[in-house]
Amino acid sequence: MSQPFKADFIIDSFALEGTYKGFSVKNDGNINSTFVISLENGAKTDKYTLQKINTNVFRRPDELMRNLVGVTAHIKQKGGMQTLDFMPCRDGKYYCVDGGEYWRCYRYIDNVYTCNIIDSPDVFRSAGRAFGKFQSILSDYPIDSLFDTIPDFHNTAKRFETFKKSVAENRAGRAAGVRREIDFILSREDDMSRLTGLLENGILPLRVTHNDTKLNNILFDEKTNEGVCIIDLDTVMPGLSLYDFGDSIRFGANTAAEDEKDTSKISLNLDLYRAYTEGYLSAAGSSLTDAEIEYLPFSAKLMTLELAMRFLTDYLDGDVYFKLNYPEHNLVRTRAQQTLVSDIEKKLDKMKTITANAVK
Ligand code: GN1
Ligand code: MG
Repeated sequence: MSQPFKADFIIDSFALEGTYKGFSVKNDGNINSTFVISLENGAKTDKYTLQKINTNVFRRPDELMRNLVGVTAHIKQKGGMQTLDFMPCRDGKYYCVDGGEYWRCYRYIDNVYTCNIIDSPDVFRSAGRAFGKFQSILSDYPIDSLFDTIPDFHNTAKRFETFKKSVAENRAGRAAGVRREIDFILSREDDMSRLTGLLENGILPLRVTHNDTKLNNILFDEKTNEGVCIIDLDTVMPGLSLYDFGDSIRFGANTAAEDEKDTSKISLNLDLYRAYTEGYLSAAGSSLTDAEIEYLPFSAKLMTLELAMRFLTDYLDGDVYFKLNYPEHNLVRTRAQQTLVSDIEKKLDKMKTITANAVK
């Protein structure tokens, strides 16, 4: 692969010390591009994570980085959890610009691992504790100081309107081939505004939330398997705690990958659901209201439905948002998420019982 960034420029902008040794590519994200760079400093090697911010998605990188610097400073000050250490540039900003590309850099964290799929309830319980702790550490963060990096990010009701528009416009000419998938979404209209409605009525509180709580956004300690750091803070914004809980379950309690082609492998693992719920409530429990707890099982369904809708919208629009690994990737993702929605619908009563037991 040719060098995707100008190493000299990056090293000089962030005033990194040492001799540049090379980079590796990280393929985890669907939005930004991530690399790990190494610099030799005498006998030791220093590593940094370098990211190109997708400005098609994050249109105001300056505001985005201000959010991140504020939130990470808050976590450092309160303690109890590791966080990202962003490198300032010589000009004091936390990003540099090269030919219209925005770059940021943070210290690479060693002796940790990430996972995309999990079968250990104990590790997933620890994931729940990590996000629960994150929620509670940020519970006193000044919410008004946060920029909305992507307005209405989890506003499912608005996303439903956008979806219907994409179906009607049919920009890529693909609607006729995915009628079944479209109908799956349309038939669940009533679900779309349930949580936003409860927020508007003041029944659910607005909080500082992560908004992208996938399992692979947690760094686990290699020795203890404890979730020690939450990464990918780009979408930290005012939101509902339920978005965070639901998205964690959508991704982590699935027995298969988010984009599994063989839908027979996809289901919601109730043992994992139980473990995450116990871990999450043990760390965030006292800060949550009864209404938030009541909607935990439903949030897993809604977030899965939301992602099914977002992937299908992007497919209908001609694949303009998410990165793809192959041409039909968004359709495969849609089908995988819809399969999971159907399974969650069957298991909702069991999930309610498990949640009630975890509260006790
Ligand atoms: C995107 O880039 P990544 O993988 O962290 C997306 C999330 C989706 C996720 C699905 C800003 O996250 O909302 O849940 O893909 N992030 C944005 O895998 O849209
Ligand atoms: Mg993300």
